[in-house]
Amino acid sequence: MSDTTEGADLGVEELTEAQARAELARLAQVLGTANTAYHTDDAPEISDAEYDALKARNAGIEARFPDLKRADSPSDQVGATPAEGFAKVRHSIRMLSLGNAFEDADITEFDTRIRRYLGLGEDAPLAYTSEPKIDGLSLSLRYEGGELVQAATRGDGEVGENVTANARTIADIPERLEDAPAVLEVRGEVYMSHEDFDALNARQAARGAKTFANPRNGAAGSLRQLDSTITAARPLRFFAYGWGEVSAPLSDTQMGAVERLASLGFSTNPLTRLCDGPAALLAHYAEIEQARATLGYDIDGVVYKVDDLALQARLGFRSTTPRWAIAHKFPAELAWTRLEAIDIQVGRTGALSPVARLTPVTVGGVVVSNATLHNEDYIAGRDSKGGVIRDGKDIRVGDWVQVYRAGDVIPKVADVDLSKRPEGAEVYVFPTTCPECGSEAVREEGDAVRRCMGGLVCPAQAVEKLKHFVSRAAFDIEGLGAKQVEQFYRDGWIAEPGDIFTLQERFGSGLQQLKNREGWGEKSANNLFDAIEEKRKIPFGRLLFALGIRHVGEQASNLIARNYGRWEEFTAAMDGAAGFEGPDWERLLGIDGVGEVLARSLVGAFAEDNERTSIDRLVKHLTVEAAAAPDTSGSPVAGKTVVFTGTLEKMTRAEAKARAEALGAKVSGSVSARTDLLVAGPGAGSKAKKATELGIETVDEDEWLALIGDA
Ligand code: 9MJ
Repeated sequence: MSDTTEGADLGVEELTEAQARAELARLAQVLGTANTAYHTDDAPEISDAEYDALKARNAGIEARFPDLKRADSPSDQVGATPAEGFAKVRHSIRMLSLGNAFEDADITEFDTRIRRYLGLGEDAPLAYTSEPKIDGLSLSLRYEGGELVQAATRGDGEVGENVTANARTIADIPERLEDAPAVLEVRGEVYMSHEDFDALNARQAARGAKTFANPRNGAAGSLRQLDSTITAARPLRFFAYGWGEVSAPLSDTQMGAVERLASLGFSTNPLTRLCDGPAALLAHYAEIEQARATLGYDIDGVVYKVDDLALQARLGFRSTTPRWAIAHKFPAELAWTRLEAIDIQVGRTGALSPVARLTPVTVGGVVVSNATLHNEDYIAGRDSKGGVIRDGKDIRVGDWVQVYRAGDVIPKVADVDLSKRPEGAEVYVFPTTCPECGSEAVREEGDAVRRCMGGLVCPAQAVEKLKHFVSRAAFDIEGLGAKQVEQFYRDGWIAEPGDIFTLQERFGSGLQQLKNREGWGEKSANNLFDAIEEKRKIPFGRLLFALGIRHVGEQASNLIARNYGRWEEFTAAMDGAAGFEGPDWERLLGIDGVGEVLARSLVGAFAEDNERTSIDRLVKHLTVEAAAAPDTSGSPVAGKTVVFTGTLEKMTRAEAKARAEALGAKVSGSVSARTDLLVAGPGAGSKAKKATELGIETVDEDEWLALIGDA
């Protein structure tokens, strides 16, 4: 059995690269739908905890497989596009969301990451603010000359909805500020107290009107009323916790700025504290968690922010989340249920994944009937290094098992209650042959996963490869989704990607075969052929990603495409690199972001006869568009290849690299004839020497900062 949710039942750590890719595609789709339901329609279809878990899973997979990150990654999207009906407002400074953490260890890591980025030692003082995370909806209030001139929802982070008239009806939002900067955007959360929520729902029910599922939906539904007199009748509140554009700084610390907002007349959360490190943050988290039930409004975690605003500015952002803040979410729930069966799913790279079929049980408000069992060691009570887990208790069909959902949306089987084990329950024997094709399933040394060796002979693998090929970040052919691919494969119409582009030629005249199939009419068949025609022209990066080569994710594909520009140049270089040596091989390895594992997999795939023949057969039907470098016109280093060496004193290597790339430079780890600029700090050695020999311009850190306008 295999389906589009390949890997969906596995934990992030268990995913193979192929499963991760499929999972990211699935998550982009599910989160996109959930986003629209939540932000645009105020009618969530999944619980907040589940949404968070999905997002966390997506981020977890991206962290493990940075190369697989999608162009339409949900991590890069804040909220959803604004609903029709309100005027749109472009935020002068983007409204951000927060990265999530679930475990204590994530918080220590957060601190470590920040220290590393800033080049701060372990003992250097680094203060954070800690405050409850209000479960409402964010709002940006713009004051000019002290007057409230505009209120806007977050929307997609860049464009929100103009809800000024409604915001003016909220008692916590001042119309006028004394002694405020000439321009001041105050950001915070609109929410509804439990008491007001209950009263509102009682009123709504009495009138036979729609009631709200929770206070957050009540707040969102009330704020986003086109008729502001309705909003005025709804008891909304507002906590201020941040700011956007300001003509003069509010303070030089986060805490100071929040205090300034309070002195200007805003409500700020009374549980906001200054903490001197992770231990203090966790202690404050425990305090807030204790107080949670008595606050009278919903919170879904605790937010930590670097207190020093100069450091916040240096830390900056990763796509849509600040590096200087994190939301520590409250955990999800646990439940016990019966394990009815263990099924094996076969993924695109042949990985055999065990899935628990459970007697349905509610966990954190969501009914769960499947959960991951990770791999064969996990079922046996061992970790992948042979260590004991769960005190060595194995898991058997019929067992009473504990299921939980935390950072991962995919429920996991965590524990087993031996006292409830039915008599005669048998030790689970993991299959050593593929349940799909009967080929041998081999577990290689050091691999936690057993894989079917059938390759394209295995229908599960072939179909999964095709599904990946037509998926959203790949060829994205309208009308040709996972279901259709399965059908076409079963009917022998397509066996490999190239076959998609000969479908019409083979069936076009006598459309009958397709038309007569269930679910297909003349119109849908023609639409499909049109959609396929449209995709004959495809960008280089998308094509490479669509091939589904192990370790070659979307980001890596685009990176490689930008580096080689044209498909022909790239394939020639792959031929040149076939022996894993020589200039073409060196060039590939020299791309910052291309490691040896990826490079070997890529070159290996192009050198493998069957695979290459299949790729060439496909490309014959396509026009591959050359890849262009990103538009960073005006940047003095756009398109330049820069190498950093020696000690940087004003920033860490990570910060230097992030800034250079943001300005359109390519950062390479080694000096070659292609290097345009070497930035050498004290202690620069062989790279500086090589640069001199090659006549490459070399600058020091200050000159570099002057060059990029940041001295
Ligand atoms: C909430 N929701 O309470 C932030 N938030 O900071 C708090 N949200 C935030 N801070 C930067 N307390 C982006 C979002």
